[in-house]
Amino acid sequence: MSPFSRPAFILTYLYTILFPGFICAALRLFCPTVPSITRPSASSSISSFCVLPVNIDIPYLLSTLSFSIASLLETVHSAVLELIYFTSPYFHLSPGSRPRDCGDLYASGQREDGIYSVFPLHHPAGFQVYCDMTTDGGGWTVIQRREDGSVNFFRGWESYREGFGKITGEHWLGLKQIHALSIQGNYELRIDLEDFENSTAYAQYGTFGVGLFSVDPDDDGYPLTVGDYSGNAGDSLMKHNGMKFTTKDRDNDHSENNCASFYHGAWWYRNCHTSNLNGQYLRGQHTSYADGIEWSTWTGWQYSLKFSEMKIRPTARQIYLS
Ligand SMILES: *[C@@H]1O[C@H](CO)[C@@H](O)[C@H](O)[C@H]1NC(C)=O
Ligand SMILES: [Ca+2]
Repeated sequence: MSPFSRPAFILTYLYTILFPGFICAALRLFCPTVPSITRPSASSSISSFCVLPVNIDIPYLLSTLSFSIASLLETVHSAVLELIYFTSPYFHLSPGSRPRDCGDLYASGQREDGIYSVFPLHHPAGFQVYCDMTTDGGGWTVIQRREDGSVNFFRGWESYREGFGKITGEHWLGLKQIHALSIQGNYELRIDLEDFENSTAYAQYGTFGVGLFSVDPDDDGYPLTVGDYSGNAGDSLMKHNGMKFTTKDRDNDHSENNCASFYHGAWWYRNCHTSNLNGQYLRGQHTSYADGIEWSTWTGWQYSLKFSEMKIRPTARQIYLS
């Protein structure tokens, strides 16, 4: 049955099953003297249900009412399923077996951290991602990781668009992939950080997306949408909200210089930054200014972090029908 014929089916259902039940009950309650031809048995059909008894018959009235209530509950149940079906894009409902992100994989029972294939709605060929299935309830799709300085992050536009690095180690998933994921629904962003004393902190944003409103996201510079901060690392990203992505070979920032070239990274620079997680791996305190892996509200502009991991997750609860 096509989904678009289902409301009609529901209306028909309401009319033929539920409505006569109520009419019969109402007639028996308020017009008790209307003569009856036959009195239906408990197992009678729906059509023979609507005959009118001479007297008020309490057990019969109750059975009619309970029939109506059962029908009502069934109808409400169907209506709820209809509602879920039609609003599924807003609730991040997965209609099939192909996971759209690590949230879908988590909802389908996967609990192991590691590499999985995901198939976003507008990227049907899919790609591999690292899923964090353990942090704060799991279901996170990792979009960036720094941990040992083994990968060069001072790269140009094409690298940042397509992605680079090793999925199990240091990597950038790619603006194209992050865009394809984040336009599927409402996503949140979590950033886990660690310094060289093994202290950890995190920043979480209830809203996240790149190029959410772009007709051509590449041409538009994959602008960042971020909001609703929580966590203990402090907010070093809200000032980048609405900014386009800048690389050393593509200047989309608000500075007269190129912030990516100046701070040896690639980010949604304004003029220029309060965070620089794609900066150089400078291993802790450094004398140069703001060109390491910085999260200014936690460790300032001259401390390059040991570990950084950015990950996203759909915010609505996962609902599965099948
Ligand atoms: C940090 O953790 C690593 C690995 O667990 C350990 O080898 C190292 O000694 C720790 N460093 C400090 C400063 O505690
Ligand atoms: Ca500039």
